[in-house]
Amino acid sequence: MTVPSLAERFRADFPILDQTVNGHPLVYLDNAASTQRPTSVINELSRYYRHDHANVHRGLHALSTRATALYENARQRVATFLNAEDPESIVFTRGTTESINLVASSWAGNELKPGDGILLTQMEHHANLIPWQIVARRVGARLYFLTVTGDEGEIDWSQLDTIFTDNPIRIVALTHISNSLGRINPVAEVCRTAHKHGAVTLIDAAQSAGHMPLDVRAIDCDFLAFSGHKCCGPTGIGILYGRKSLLEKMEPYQTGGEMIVSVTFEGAEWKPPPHRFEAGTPHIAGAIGLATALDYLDQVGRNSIQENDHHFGNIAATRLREIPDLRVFGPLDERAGIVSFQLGKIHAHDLVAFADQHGVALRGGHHCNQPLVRKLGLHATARASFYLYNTESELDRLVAVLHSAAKYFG
Ligand code: C6P
Repeated sequence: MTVPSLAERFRADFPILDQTVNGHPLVYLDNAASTQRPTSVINELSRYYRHDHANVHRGLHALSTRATALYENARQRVATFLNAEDPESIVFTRGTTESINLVASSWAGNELKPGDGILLTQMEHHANLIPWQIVARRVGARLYFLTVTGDEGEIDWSQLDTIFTDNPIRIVALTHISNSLGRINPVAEVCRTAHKHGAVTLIDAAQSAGHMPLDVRAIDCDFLAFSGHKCCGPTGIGILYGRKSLLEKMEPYQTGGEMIVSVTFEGAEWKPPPHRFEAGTPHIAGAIGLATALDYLDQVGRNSIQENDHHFGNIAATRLREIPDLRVFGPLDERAGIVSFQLGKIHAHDLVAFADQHGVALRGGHHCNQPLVRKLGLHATARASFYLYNTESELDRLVAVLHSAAKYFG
């Protein structure tokens, strides 16, 4: 008996996929930029706005009480999703970008001294690079990079211990899965080594949270960031997990309403975490929608999503390599469902526009990895990224469109 694929079981949950684009059935392969939402999330957002919406933590009336309960239950849901010790370690933000900026500003901005080191990899998204550049400039800290080599984007992890021994690294911040290379980094090992040397750790889980089981206690990271819109949830909502003992010592990132215990004309006293970091009216519907998305991912099964990603990532990379003059970036196997490539001399933007004419949604550009893409000798790559609803016949359509493009531009 053959086991039905994830797409056979769950694709119908995503109504947006059932449409034609430029006269062709849509093939959505831009999931690393943003995934689509299942009906359960769309319905929950609508239900919340129709029945429960009010501001949170402010009112004593029924709607505010209900909205507050849903918002705080969502925080608990995220904690369970990450196996975090308690909901106070979960801060709602606008997304991965804001979560990392918060740590760079509130932790590094106060803790780092001139000469201290910040360790990154060369495959970081700009969201996990620029905030560190800015704080380094501000406090006189220094950036160190783990070198990425070759088209496969390898990192020599054996150098890690020596880097910590030889340099005053105070924090290591790295991506779990590279959004350009589809490479999966050994984050638990990195955290173990960093802690041995007394450094703090931050994991950018933007590309992993919706794609695999994630356990902050097993990884033993100090901070972890992800975005709702990359795991079936709404845009404009994200998560910062922080070890409570660190969050408690951190100054707020933004200030204003609801993050205080008391205010005088001269000063203010902050609430404890996580509310200290949530100034102003939060994205209430976003948090509630995210909780529904996490329920959905657990219903599908995060192990199954991970296997499905590996399957599509590995098969797509293998089949794309068979196309003459096509260069695939990232590991040869054990990759996530992300495949970046360069076809002959065709500019990635032309290739993506061509694919779009055939109903295939890809991404072309530097993917907010400018230094890495430049290191590959390019200005841009094309990228196909898969998710739980993609089918084998969609992969066939991708391969066919690339053959047509090679002929058209050749
Ligand atoms: N990458 C992509 O197409 P935000 O925009 O805050 O939700 O996520 C930022 C971010 C941080 N880290 C990694 C590894 C990412 O992939 C992203 C977002 C998208 O690859 C948009 S550039």
